[in-house]
Amino acid sequence: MPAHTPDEPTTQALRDRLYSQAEADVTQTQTPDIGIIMGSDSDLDTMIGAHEALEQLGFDEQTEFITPPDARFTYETYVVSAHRTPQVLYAYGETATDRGIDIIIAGAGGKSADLPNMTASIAYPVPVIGVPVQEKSVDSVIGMPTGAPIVAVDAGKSHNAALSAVQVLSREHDALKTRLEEYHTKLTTDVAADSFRVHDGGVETFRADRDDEGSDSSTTENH
Ligand code: AIR
Repeated sequence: MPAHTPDEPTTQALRDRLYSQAEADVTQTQTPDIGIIMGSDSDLDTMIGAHEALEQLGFDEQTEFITPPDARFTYETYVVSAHRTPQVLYAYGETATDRGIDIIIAGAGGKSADLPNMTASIAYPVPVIGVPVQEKSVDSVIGMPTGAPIVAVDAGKSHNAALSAVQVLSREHDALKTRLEEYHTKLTTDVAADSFRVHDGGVETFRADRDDEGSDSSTTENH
């Protein structure tokens, strides 16, 4: 079932897609492992941290439901607004299990950031990691009644949401456990290297080198 954008990209067409994928006979290894959803495309600059973390851990983005990319572990991304398109929110949450999604990362901003908490309720028991896009969204994301769980990261920390999602998956997949350990080793090595550099080279040299590296990478990114 290749995903192609319909001529009329209505909410009904989006729901139809989700429900027909839920009914498709697809093995778990073909479907996206992680579903990333966000309340608005304006959240993408914050949610991109989750994509970056997953790419660093060797995940590929899956854009066609039953034609996975080469990587064994994959994620998908949709915009789902809890208030503008509640029917799509319901459809995404309700079909998550049958679509083979193991864990959902849901980000929303503003004071009524209800996408993560409502998705957690509807998709239950599929775990949902909430990302408050702004500080003012934190209470709305984490404020769940007893019996209706959600886990959440601090405002804007979508990178950590992805790491947490992979931690959950790694309980079932040793390959992911190894990747997380390698990620952590690199993280600690980077801190140690910085510590040597700032101490042994002196603060001024460290700052100048870092500024040079920053301008080099922005020059590269522009081309
Ligand atoms: N939002 C979108 N639908 C429901 C909610 N709560 C959130 C988005 C975004 C904010 O409202 O997650 O962070 C503003 O959205 P927009 O589209 O106006 O930029």
